Amino acid sequence: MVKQQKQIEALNARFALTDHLWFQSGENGLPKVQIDNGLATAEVYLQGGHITAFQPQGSEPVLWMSPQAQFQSGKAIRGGVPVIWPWFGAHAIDKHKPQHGFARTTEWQVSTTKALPDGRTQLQLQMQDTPATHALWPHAFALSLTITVGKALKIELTSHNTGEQVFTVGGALHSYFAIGDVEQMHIDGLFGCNYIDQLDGNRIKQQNEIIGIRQEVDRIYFDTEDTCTEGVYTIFDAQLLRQIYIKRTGSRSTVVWNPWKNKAKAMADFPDDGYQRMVCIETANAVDDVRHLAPGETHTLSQIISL
Ligand code: TA6
Repeated sequence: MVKQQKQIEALNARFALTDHLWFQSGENGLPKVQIDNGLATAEVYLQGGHITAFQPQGSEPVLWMSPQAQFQSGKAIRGGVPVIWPWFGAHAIDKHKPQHGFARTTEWQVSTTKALPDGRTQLQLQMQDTPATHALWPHAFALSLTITVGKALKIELTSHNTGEQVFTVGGALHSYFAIGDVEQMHIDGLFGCNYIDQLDGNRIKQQNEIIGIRQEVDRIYFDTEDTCTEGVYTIFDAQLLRQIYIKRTGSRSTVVWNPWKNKAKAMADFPDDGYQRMVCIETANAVDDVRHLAPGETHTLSQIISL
């Protein structure tokens, strides 16, 4: 605990910004960044570079967090925006490797903090390859996560190949959105898109109606670049009487997930009725949308969330 306290004091001495950003001890003593700039509040854990809260001034929280989330070193946090990298889902070859890669269970380093002239706050986190990452993924890389907090939340995940060989990356910003009632919401922006139904033998299907959720849903929409309305998805929430807009770049695949009753019950860090108040819409590089980066090349996956 003393070590973590010292770490937080050192982070505040170097990176805290008056009226914008500071570091404090979070759940289980894990270091977290608190942001409050009058436009919005947000919270980010260094563990996983994980955004666990975003709330524009005068609005309800936009992200859903599991009240049973586990905050332990090396464990994924349930809710908010998990950073999925360098692969999405199960590892293509070795099923013993962690689901959704290792970025979400690794502690990130702070690289910069900025108070922007327009009142927004910017936090940049980074991670590089280590012997531990090489054991899971034998490549040299630099990964940065730039989080800009204002009335909108902008998240940019940049992969940089710092090695001598081409590598392939996949991933996602696996965002959990807070909704009033799953049966009184629908999602717009994926009409006409094809998707892989992960609950039906990965059969390919077409979205021929507005997306409503009345059962477990686990779909990977692909080639969403052309068909999606100007790159924006909209959650229409009739219970909270609001829309959430999700704009994305650097992505041609989108995942929509709701565990519904049985899967919710089966997850220890998820409340039995939690499926009623969340939906995941994930800006991804999944399946054929993975990116092949040559030495020196970079790729940025981004999501902008607003009300
Ligand atoms: O993104 C959807 C998904 O891949 C689902 O299949 C489901 O497993 C979900 O992610 C949660 O995965 P997690 O590893 O966080 O339990």
